[in-house]
Amino acid sequence: MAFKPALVIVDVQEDFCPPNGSLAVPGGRDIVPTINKLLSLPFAVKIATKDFHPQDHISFASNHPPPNNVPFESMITIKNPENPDETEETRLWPDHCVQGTKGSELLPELDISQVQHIVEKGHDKRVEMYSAFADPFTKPNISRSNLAKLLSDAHISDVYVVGLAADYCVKFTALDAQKEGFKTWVVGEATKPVDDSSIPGVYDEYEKVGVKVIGQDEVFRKV
Ligand code: VGL
Ligand code: ZN
Repeated sequence: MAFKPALVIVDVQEDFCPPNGSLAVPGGRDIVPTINKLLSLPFAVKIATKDFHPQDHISFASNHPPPNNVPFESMITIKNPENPDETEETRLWPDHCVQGTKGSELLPELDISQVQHIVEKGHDKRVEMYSAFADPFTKPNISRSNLAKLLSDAHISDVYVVGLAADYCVKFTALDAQKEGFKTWVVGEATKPVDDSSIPGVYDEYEKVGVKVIGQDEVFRKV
C-alpha cells in the first residue's frame, strides 16, 4: 500500500491547557509550536479533534453525589446503555470542554488554517469517549465519530497522532487507529500527559499492539 500519511491533532483545547484550563495538562500549551511545524508538512489529510461534552456528561464529578465524586481521583462504573452486561471503570474529571464555552475552543495559536476537518467527540452524556474514533463499549459502540471514514476515504496508510492528553485521549485514539488498520505513530514531543508516571505503561500498551513512538525529526524525514 502506498505511503499516505494523516496527522490527527487530539484535543488541543483551552480546558486542557494552562493558564485557565479546568483540566490543564502541565505544559499543554508548549506543544503547539511543534504541532504547527508538523502542520507545515505535506500530510494527505490533517484533522483536529475536540472533546465536546454536554454539561450533564457522565465524566464530570459535579454530576455525581459525594463521597465518590472527587475530580481526578474517583472512579465510577458505567454500564453500556444498550447492554448492561458490559461495564467500564472510568475516572471523574472537573467539568471541561462544555459545548459552546471558551474552554472547549481550540488554542488560537494552533494553525488551523492547515486543518481540513474538525472531529468532535464526547457528545453522548451516557458514555466516556477518550478515543476520537469511538466510545470504549464494543457490543455495540454507543457513539462513533466519522474519523475512521475520513481516513479510509482518503486512502490513508499511516496515522500520526499528537496532542492532549498523552495518557488519555491521545493513547486511546492511537490504539484505535492501529485497530482500525492504520500504521500508527505517536510523535513524542508533540504530546503531554496528565500524569507523567503513566507514560511507561502507555508505551507498553503501544508496544503490544504495534503503535510506534517517533521523534519529530524522523517525521520530518518521512513525511
Ligand atoms: C481527556 C480527560 C477527559 C483528553 C478528555 O483529551 O485526554 N482527558 N476528557
Ligand atoms: Zn472529556
